[in-house]
Parts: sequence; structure tokens; C-alpha cells
Amino acid sequence: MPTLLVLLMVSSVFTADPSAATEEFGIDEKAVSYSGFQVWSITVRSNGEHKLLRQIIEQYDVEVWKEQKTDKAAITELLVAPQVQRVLKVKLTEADISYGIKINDLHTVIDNGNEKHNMSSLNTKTGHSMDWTKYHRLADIYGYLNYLASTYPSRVELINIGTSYEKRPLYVVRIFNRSSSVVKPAVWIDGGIHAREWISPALATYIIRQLVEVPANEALLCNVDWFIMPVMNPDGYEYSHAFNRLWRKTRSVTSWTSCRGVDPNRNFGYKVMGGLGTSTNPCSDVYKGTRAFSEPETFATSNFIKGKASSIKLYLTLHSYGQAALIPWGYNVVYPSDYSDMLELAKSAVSKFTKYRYRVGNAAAIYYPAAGGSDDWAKSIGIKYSYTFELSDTGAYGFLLPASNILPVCQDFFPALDVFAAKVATMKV
Ligand code: 0X9
Ligand code: ZN
Repeated sequence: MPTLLVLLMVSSVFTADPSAATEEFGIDEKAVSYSGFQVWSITVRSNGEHKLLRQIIEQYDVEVWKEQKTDKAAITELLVAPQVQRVLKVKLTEADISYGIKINDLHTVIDNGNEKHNMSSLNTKTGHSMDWTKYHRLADIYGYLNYLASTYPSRVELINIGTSYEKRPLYVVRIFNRSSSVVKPAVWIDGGIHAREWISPALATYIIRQLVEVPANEALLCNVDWFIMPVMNPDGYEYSHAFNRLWRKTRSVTSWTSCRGVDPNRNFGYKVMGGLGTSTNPCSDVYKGTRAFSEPETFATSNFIKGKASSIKLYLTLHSYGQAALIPWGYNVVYPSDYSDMLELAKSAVSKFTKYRYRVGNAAAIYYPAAGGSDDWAKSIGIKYSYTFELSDTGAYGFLLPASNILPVCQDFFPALDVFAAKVATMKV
């Protein structure tokens, strides 16, 4: 069995209880409740144990949140529905596999994970509703981008690169020095490919703010242009706020099933067909879609990047969780010929972090093989430096990182951009 991600094909999300009705989108859709759901962490140290664990996971239809590998062990984090907790305990004990409960009741963590304060007072003071003390809805994020574009026309251009499946605009912010007419090498950063990874758009918007609104960071615009897309999958992001906190995919409809959405990070067109860690089952969380770039979100993004491919020298995509800088190739444990350059730059970037420690390595080797990722695709079109950063944490909260962590994560991350910008500035367009 090449990858544990195959197991994500069957998602236990569908066993969660839809209660609390909401009609926010005019659809009578029920919000999914994760009451009594737990997250377990399981460490296996031999192939035999690994095989047993996989059998158990498959048999009981348990969703895998994350797998990370070290030389000696594989750590698997599982979302465990209340109805299988007892039997899973028995099976793991019988197999002599030890486990720990990381999250005791998901519902409580989801409930406490975001601030509920009203932003209207902030809005009157600052002209926008954005801050980094809570996870914001798309309207606040897009409101902030529009505010920046109209307030700082000399360094911000807001580019509408297309429309999502549910007709939301797809925005890229270009941050640059408009007074200079030379074409500069550029950095691309995106967030929010995966809906539930809320820390990712939070960091992307923080970076935008630092580059645009903090004069001390002006030097970062001298030799480099920045293209930042804070929410690549806005439909999924909104859905994860309104209906299902653990939603990962887009929201597109497949004609023959009621299961919705494609994993955007299995939909980029490089080695995706028949690829490891992908699924052809529309109900899977790693469903790759009917063809590469089937999703309007990945299609628009890839077209835009292709149009700028000669100037974009570094591709950075923000995900969570695990605290790792992942380097292509991710479709399998294969190393690009310039892997050592990529490794060196990533190591020097993460060396800037003072609060959180990040692992650095080949994506397929230290996580799992998974084809159709945006990082592989970016590398395949000739962008030399291409990385997936899996942000905080290492599993205490996983995708449900409480909002009180946003600022610490962002502040820790930002200095790494000095390293990336310095490298990109030396590259020829
Ligand atoms: O599985 C993914 O898409 C990424 N992890 S996440 O938990 N954020 O979903 C890792 C992608 C690494 N890159 C490739 N496999 N190409
Ligand atoms: Zn992700």
C-alpha cells in the first residue's frame, strides 16, 4: 500500500450528526455537529503494525487527518466518530498498538476555536473589518483587499483572476512598486487551497498587511514583486465557516452523486492521472475530479501563474498542519535534480523561526505520496523554488488551531520572507 492518504477516500464526516439548521445561503442546509468526535494519535514502529493499523482504519471507516513519518516511526492522527471509539480501542489493544487521545471532544474545540466578537467598531476606526485575533469570513477578507487597493494604489493592484464554482471572485493581490517600470522577479504565495486550514488565509492576509501597510518592510518591494492569493478555494472556505468546520474540498457538483467537491490539491495537472494519494471516488476527501484543472479555482490560478511563469521564481503554498516545509516531488518519493538548492533555501527560511520548529524534506518522504499538488505543478512548469508550508500546530489542535495562535504563527513566519526575497532578487527574469 503506497500511501495512507488512499484511506481518506472514505470520509467519516458523513457519519457526523447534522443538527443546528442554518439558511444563510438560502439553502436549507444543516450544520454538521462533531459532538463526541475525538482525534487519536497512533504511533506504529514496524511494517507489521502499520499493516494492522491500516486494516483497522479501513474496516471501521475512520478518517485520517495526518500521517507523518520519521526514520523510526509513523504517526497517524485519526478523526474517530463516537460510535467506533469502543471497538477501535479493543482492536488497537488486541494488536498491541498504543494510542493517545489528542482531542477529547471536537465539538467543544470547534466551539471555542474562533472569537465571536463583532467587528463593526473596528470597521469605523480603520476602514476595514480585518484583524488577526480571529478567523474572518470571506467578506471581511475581500473587504480588506478592496480597502488596500483603494488606499494604497501606488503599491497594490487587486486582480480578479476568475470566478469560483459558486460564483465568488478569485482575487490575487499584486504588491509592487508602481513607480518602477522594470520587470522584477516575483514571489507567489497562496492560501486557502484547503477550506478547513484557516490559519493559511490568516497568514496570507497578514503577509499582505505587512508588505503593504508597514513602512519598515518597504525594502521587500525594492527588488521583488509579490503575487498573493489569500483564498484559492473561497466556496470551501465559506462552507467550512457556515456548515462543516472540517470541509476540505471545493464545492462543485458531480452529476452522478450527491457528494460534492474536488480536492484542489489533487487537481493540478502534473502526474495526477492514476496518481498515488488521489481518489476517483467523489465522496473521498482526496477526490481528484474528472480531469486535471476541472475546478474553476485551480484552472484560473494555473492560467494566471502560467502567464507570469517567466517572472515567478518562487511558489509558496500555505497549508496546515504539521509544521513542515515540504519539497517536491510529492507525487512519489522522487527528488528533482536541483533538490539540494531547494532544500538549502527552505532550511535557511525555517531557521528564521524562533517560536515553532519546522521539519524540512521531500513531501512524499516525510508526509505521504500524493499527486496533483499545486507545488508539483508549479515545479513542473519551471518555477525553481516550490514549497508547501504546513503551518502550526503539530497536532494538539490540528486543523482547529485556536484563533489566539494566529498572531504568534504569523509573527514567527514573516521573517522567513526576507530569506525568500533575497534569493529571488538574485534571479534573472
Ligand atoms: O495532502 C495535501 O494536499 C497536503 N497536506 S494537507 O494536510 N494540507 O492536506 C500536502 C501536499 C504536499 N505536496 C504534494 N504531495 N504534492
Ligand atoms: Zn492542505
